[in-house]
Amino acid sequence: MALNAFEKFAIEIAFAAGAIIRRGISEQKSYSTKGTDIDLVTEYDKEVHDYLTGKILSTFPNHRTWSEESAIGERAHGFFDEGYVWHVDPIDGTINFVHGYPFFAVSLALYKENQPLVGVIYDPVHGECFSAIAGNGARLLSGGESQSISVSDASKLVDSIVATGFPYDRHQNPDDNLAQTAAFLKKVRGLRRSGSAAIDLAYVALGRLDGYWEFRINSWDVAAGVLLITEAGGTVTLTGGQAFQLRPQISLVASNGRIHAPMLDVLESVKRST
Ligand code: LIP
Repeated sequence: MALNAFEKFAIEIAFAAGAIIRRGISEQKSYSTKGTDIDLVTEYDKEVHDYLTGKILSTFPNHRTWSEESAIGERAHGFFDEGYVWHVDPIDGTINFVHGYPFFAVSLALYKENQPLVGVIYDPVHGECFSAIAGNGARLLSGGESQSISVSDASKLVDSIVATGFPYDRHQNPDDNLAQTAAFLKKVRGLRRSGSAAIDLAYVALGRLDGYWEFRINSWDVAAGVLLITEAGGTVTLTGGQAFQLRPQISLVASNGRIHAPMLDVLESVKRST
C-alpha cells in the first residue's frame, strides 16, 4: 500500500477516535490507576484503544500494534524490529482529560522494521490534525485546510520556548527531571509543561515550540511526533546526543535543529554537576 494511503487511513481512524474522546470531555470520568497512583486510565482510553487496534488489525491482518493499553505480554524483545508495527496512544494526556484540562490527543504511527513511515497526532479539542509521511513532509489539517508545516527559526535558547514532561514515578524516584528543568528555566525565554508529549512534539514541528525534552517516556507517546519533527526540518536525538531509535522507553531531545546542541549542553551540564 502507498504511504499516502496509510496516512489517509490513520487520519480517518484518528478523527473517529477523536469523536469518542469528545463524547467524554464534559462527562465525569471514572478511572483506575496502573503502575503508580498518578498513572491513570479511563474507560475512554480503553474504548479508543479497542477501536483503533480493532480497525488496524482488521484492515491490516499482518500488522501488529504496540499500544499504551495493550497486554504486557507483548513486550517481547525485538517486537519493534520486525515487520509493520502501529504505535498507538489512545489518549496522550490522560490526566488532562480526566481533569478537563484541554491538552490531550490521539497519537498513532506506523513503523516498518522500526523505521517511521507515517505519523498522525489529532487534538480533538482544538480540531488540529498533524500528519507526516517519511520523505514527504509534515502537514497540519485544520478547519478543512491542509498546510505544510516547518519548525521555528529560533537560534538561541534565550529566544526560545521549550517544553518537557515528568515521569509517573516522580513521587518515588529521584531521577525526576527537576534539576534539568531548573537549569533550562535559567536559559530560555519560556518553559511549558502541557501534559501531552504528543502535542508538545507536534508544536515543535509547527514552530509553536522550539524544543522539547523528556526522560523515560513511552514509545507510544513519541512515535508519531518524532516523524513530524524530522519531516518538518527539525532534529531528534537521545538525551546524550546519540541517534534516535524507538524503544519501549526512551529519553529524547527534539528541536528545530538550531537550538539542539545548546539543549544537549544544558542536559550535559546537569549530568556533570550531579
Ligand atoms: C503522558 C505524556 C507526558 C508525560 C507523562 C505521560 P499519557 O502520556 O504525554 O508528556 O510527562 O508522564 O507519559 O500517559 O497521558 O499517555
